[in-house]
Amino acid sequence: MGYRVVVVGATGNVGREMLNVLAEREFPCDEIAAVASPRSTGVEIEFGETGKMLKCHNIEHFDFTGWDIALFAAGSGPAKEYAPKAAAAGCVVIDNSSLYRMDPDVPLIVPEVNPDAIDGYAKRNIIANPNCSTAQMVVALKPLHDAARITRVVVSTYQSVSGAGKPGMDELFEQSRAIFVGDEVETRKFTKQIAFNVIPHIDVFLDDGFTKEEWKMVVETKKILDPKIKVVATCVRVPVFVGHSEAINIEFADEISAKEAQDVLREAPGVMLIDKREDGGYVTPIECVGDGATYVSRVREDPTVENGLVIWCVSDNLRKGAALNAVQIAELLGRRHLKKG
Ligand code: 11C
Repeated sequence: MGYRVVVVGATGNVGREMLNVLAEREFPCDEIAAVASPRSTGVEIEFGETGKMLKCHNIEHFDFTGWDIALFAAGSGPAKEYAPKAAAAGCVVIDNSSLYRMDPDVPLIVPEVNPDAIDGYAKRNIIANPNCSTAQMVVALKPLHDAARITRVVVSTYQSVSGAGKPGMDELFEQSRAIFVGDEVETRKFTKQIAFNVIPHIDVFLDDGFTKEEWKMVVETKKILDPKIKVVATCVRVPVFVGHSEAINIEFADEISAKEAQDVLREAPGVMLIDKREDGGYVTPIECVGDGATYVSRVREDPTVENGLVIWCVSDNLRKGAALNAVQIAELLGRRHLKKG
């Protein structure tokens, strides 16, 4: 006996990946429903590569009663309106938006890092999925924190346009095409040209000059990994379709050599260490598309601080950064709390 699972926002970048990941990992679904905004009602999408076609239901009329788990990838607006309704109907929501992440009654989970936090899920029947740039970073930081206690992190991100949804991907494609054929370059989703450029701005600006994306990396890392860790981030959009990259400077309370760090990273769940210290002996975003791992390369000792390392970290933002992590949370929930069969 399996679960009755709903994917909300099923036509978007992350919703489609959720269906793919559920199918690939053979998540025990007795029934699966695709739910989307009214304009996508009736649109057919495939459940992974199973050949099974799902007709999208209208979120406005969907009754969550009798459904076990709803994976929400519809953004904060629909999460605000419909997640509490689903939760009240007894369906556990795993929400990919930022809306509930900092709610003290909502666990924010990366299964390789803080699985025990899921035990508090029943307070609201909602579990939050972290921001993609946070998720991959904490997977890489966790084993290093366990080994030598991290005190401070300075991270610069190189985030792909798929983080801004399909319109972001379309804009990079359209602008690149326009430049090649000599058409005028139009900007819609991003505030400056993204093709052949980089933009140091993701999400809205806050009063202190940081962006909300940068703030999310700080507060989410504290909630998931350790509130004592100081974090400062600079988040940058780059003309890459899928895959976020991060250069991370890490300071530790205890001594840790690059070799020791490589050894713990090699054994860490969710991490793939590719660090050959030679031409091409590192991972780039293109190589991790469709993959679930958080890749770590370029592990070095930082000679400018007492106990410091610098690493390069790359992951598929639609997979570990969103859909895969959400499905892993559903698996964890199933193992610990919603046992079937
Ligand atoms: C981006 N990280 O790359 C964002 C997308 O809080 O879930 C995900 C935003 C979030 O634009």
